[in-house]
Amino acid sequence: MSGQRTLVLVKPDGVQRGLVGEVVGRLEATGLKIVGMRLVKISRELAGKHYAEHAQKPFYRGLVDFITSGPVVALCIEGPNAIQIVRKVMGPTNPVDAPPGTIRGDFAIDLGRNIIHGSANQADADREVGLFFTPADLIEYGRVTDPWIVETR
Ligand code: DAT
Ligand code: MG
Repeated sequence: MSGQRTLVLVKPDGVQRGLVGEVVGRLEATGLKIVGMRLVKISRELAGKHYAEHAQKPFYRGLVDFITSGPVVALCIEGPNAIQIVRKVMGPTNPVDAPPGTIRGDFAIDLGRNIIHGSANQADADREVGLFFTPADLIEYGRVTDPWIVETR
């Protein structure tokens, strides 16, 4: 593995609106590497584990209803500073605050329909990747472009 691994979900709104290619394309364009990718219909049990930190929040019920409402695309994205780079490309949680050029800024207008999930920190990333992928699902591979994306010192 080179760098960090983080979990990304193209949420049900992104899938329904035909934005999977757009979102995955923007993440690929950064140079980060896709090491896992699956279409998943999230169960309420899995949603509960994924969003455990929000279990006591007033919006939790709606959040679980939404994330289980249709398929999501789960990705494991790898590279140097992958967690922070993905969060930057996503933009802030509330699309009202998300600048143009970010995924949430360009494609969303509502806090509860914000297209994409990305792990917030290393501990969340490790836990969340493990919820959606087995080790065998994650593929180690090189790209001929790798030396053009990361300087080898
Ligand atoms: P993020 O998805 O940027 O990590 P989060 O972990 O704080 O944000 O919240 C998870 C999701 O829950 C978020 O993408 C949208 C929804 N959400 C957050 N705060 C909310 C609120 N106050 N009301 C309704 N939905 C909310
Ligand atoms: Mg979060």
